[in-house]
Amino acid sequence: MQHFDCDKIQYEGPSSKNPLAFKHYDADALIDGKSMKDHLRFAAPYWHVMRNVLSDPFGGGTAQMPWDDGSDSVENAVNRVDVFFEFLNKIGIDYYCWHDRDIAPELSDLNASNAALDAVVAKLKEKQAETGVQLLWGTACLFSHPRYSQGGATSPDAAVYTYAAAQVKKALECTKELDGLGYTFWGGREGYATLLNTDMKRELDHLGAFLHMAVDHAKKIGFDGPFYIEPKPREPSTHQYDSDAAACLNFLREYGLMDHFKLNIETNHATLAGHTMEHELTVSANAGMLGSIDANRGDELIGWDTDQFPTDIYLTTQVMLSVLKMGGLTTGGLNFDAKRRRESHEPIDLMHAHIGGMDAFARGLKIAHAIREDGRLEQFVKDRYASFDSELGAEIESGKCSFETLEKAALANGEPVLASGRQEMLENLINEFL
Ligand code: XUL
Ligand code: CO
Repeated sequence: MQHFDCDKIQYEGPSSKNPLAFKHYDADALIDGKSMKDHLRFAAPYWHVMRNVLSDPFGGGTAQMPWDDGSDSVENAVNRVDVFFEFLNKIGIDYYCWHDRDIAPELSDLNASNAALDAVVAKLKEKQAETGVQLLWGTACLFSHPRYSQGGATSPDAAVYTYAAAQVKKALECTKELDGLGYTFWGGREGYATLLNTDMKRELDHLGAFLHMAVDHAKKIGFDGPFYIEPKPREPSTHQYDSDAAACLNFLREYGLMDHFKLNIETNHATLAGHTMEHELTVSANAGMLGSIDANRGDELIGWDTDQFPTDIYLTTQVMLSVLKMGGLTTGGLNFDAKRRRESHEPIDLMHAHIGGMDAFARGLKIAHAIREDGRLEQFVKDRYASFDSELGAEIESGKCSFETLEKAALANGEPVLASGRQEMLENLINEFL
């Protein structure tokens, strides 16, 4: 039975007027000797594709899901897997991501929930083997159930912490069972609403210990993919501990976790943190810690996490400039952590949404590659710092200088003559390629 009213989406080139075709994403076309597919490593999130009913704070779901009987049965969960793999096959996406509670229902107790997971994981494993699709990362949902309303790994209640640990243990084992390439922590409720009731130091110590237990368990079961932390500043918590890339790096360094983790950077989380996506990518890549990307975008006029599909070519170009600069994604990918608008309720809208994101990233990749081949942008930045390449500048960089030597030089040199930053010229240069 077919659930999406279309054939497999094909590349038809920029002149095609077919809305159900790629205009720019040509999976096997080579860019710099590597296929577009391998550069971009697109992934689809189970939670948005299969489980997002498209509700918003003012109204319930609108999404048509005729394959879903709306029940919490294991049978319904297993049936969804076929629909999801039909979607992946038709759109041509080779990786996916899940939360434990997206793929299988949370039942009356942990044993029953774990058994439900086992049943769905067996089905996912079968479909992976049949199609070659791979799990990019798994994660545990430690934010939906009321028990996590005050946190999971930062809950003030040791019993909740314990439950969260058991849930992550199982999610990690399921990830391993599916040969997952990575495992993500997004600390939805790991933060606080008010310091009046919060011992921040104690909560962070607990989180550090929790992540060390995850690392130890991964070793025990032979899971060697990276762990990712996905920063986000607020929503649902008022203050989240993993607020941005810099805060995550500081936390990982403080708790001795740098060797086991990388960051999963999401566009709409970057902007909620008051940063640009390229800022967050650069902070992560500078530390050698950019692992994966949740590809979406926000809405400048709405203050919350709208998780829209990334269709802005300027944005995808900047993302791909960062990815190419660091030498490409390895274990990570571009996961469309994005949902359709509430008005786009038909199953076929999932196709339109992903086609748009994939084409926008294909263009971003081509443009970023052309900008790098052209070389003027890179050369400008190199030249801008040229005074640090020789003589006094080079001595500063090598740590040979003292304030005394610099004072002597400043007195001898007189007033510095500063060159222009040429922002507008560089913005024009980027537009040449768009
Ligand atoms: C929430 C979000 C999550 C994570 C995984 O804003 O991005 O879906 O990606 O828990
Ligand atoms: Co995300």
